[in-house]
Amino acid sequence: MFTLTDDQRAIAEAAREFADEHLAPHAVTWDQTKHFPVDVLRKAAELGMGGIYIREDVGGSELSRFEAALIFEALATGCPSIAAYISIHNMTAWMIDVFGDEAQRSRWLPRMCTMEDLGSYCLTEPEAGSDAAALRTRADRDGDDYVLNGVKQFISGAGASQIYIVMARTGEPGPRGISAFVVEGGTDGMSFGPNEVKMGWNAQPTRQVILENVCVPAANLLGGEGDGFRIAMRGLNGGRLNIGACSLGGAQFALDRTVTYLGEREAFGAKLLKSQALQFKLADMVTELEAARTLLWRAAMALDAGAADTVELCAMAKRFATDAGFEVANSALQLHGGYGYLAEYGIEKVVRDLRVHQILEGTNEIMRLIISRGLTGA
Ligand code: FAD
Ligand code: 2MC
Repeated sequence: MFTLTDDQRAIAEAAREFADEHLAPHAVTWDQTKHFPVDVLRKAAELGMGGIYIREDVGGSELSRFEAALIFEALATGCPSIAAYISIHNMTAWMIDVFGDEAQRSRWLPRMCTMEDLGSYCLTEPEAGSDAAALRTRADRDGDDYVLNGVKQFISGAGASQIYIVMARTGEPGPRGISAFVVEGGTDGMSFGPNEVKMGWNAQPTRQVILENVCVPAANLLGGEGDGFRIAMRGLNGGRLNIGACSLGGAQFALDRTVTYLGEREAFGAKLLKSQALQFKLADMVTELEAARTLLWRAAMALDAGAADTVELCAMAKRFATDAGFEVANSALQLHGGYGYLAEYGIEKVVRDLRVHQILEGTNEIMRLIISRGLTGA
């Protein structure tokens, strides 16, 4: 079960080669200049990464969630921030693929699979983050249209994306009054806040999306009225796995660099790698990552199989892999001494990028809430 097939090995290797050639050499510069490399994203799409688990009839690769986890881990060894944006794009495309009708699928997905059109996922609001079902953005029916008003906060890719899936209230308070709409970039009344100044994830923009009397055709509603919260949550199950995989990839990069570094660095008359204290530290780091990878793969298989405990397993994997990934990357920084703190070694950037994985796509406290609800039924 935990042995890769030849095809899966080839998929992971292709993603790793892409990361080595197109992401890793530029990651520190993109972080420093806050550059969002859309041309590189489109190169990734040429390898099928714009629609990893999207059906083939609209240009997707139709791979499994397990295979997607392999891809996101490999991509993140080059740049966790870019890998994570590709994950968000894939999440939005998947929501259209699964919950959209044929007209919606054929209208939006071919250009999303090539990443000519990028996707953004708009759930969070300034006053509704963890308690997402409290969102206030409204969508009011007006003839054949809906009129949207509200503000979405922290939207990844905003300003650069063409396809925004916006969760908005069409009915009663709470989760059942929420619907999901596709809003195309450039629609009148849609504007963006400034690119947020952030600790990490600098290679992708994060902005508010401001909706003022934005009129979208009723044909842009995904599923039915009131389905939006469940659609948003279903998207996040896979998104949480991918974010966990991005943490693994970033941390594995930092660990590999650390082994090399300790093998070269001398102190007290010997290579640092000869120190048993440091060898034991490395042993713990690799064990944490392997445990996280094992749980993540188990959760991905549950998602692929539609298992009853999928939601809880995805939450466990996200919580565990993002915590382990951050701790391992932070330890890698420590083991580099002062050099770990310098940008040119590429480790401190990974620490900054991985820190936010413990917060977004549902904080790790919310993951515990989901897990404990599953355990206790409360
Ligand atoms: P709050 O919900 O206000 O939480 C504050 C603290 O209280 C947290 O520690 C939280 O865990 C804790 N807490 C809250 N409720 C409970 C509880 N019941 N029990 C225990 N602890 C609790 N959102 C999108 O929709 N789309 C995006 O593309 C997107 N991209 C993002 C990119 C970045 C860089 C960042 C920082 C955020 C992004 N987000 C995005 C938003 C992200 O999902 C939210 O920040 C996150 O869900 C937390 O919401 P909040 O910030 O409002 O925190
Ligand atoms: N998968 C499938 N369905 C789900 C689900 C999941 N993970 N979570 C909830 N649902 C369903 C649930 O079954 C229920 O369905 P029904 O109406 O048929 O009974 C419905 O959704 C409402 O669920 P709850 O009653 O559990 O809703 P509640 O408001 O109590 O709590 C909670 C939901 C806290 C789990 C949810 O609000 C949550 O996940 N909050 C975190 C928000 C978050 O993850 N934001 C991420 C934003 S995106 C991002 O950060 C990016 C970087 C892209």
